[in-house]
Amino acid sequence: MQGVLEKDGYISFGEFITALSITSRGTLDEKLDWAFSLYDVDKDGYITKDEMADIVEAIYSMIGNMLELPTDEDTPQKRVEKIFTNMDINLDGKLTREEFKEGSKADPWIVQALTMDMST
Ligand SMILES: [Ca+2]
Ligand SMILES: [Ca+2]
Repeated sequence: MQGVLEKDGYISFGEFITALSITSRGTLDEKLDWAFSLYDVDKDGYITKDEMADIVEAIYSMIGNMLELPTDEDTPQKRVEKIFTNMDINLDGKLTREEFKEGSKADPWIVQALTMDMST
């Protein structure tokens, strides 16, 4: 387990911000590739709900109090369910890189959350 991830598999706030600043200048495709690697914690080529929940919780802990969240996505778990409903085309409970990238283009919440300008 290397890169932006700590040994326990969780991402610290500092690591998250470092990764954000690295990716903030990339193209959308580069951001999506980066985001996929970030979500795919165990690097098996799929994003599971558990993996996504860790990231969404990190995002909510940073931005949750800045946003009015609709009641159907006011917890990380609800948001993860919604993401999977939109992105998991073949309903196998995990997202491939293709599903993730196509789904993110249709539902840019993840990309926006990951690439927003944290310096303001
Ligand atoms: Ca995985
Ligand atoms: Ca799938």
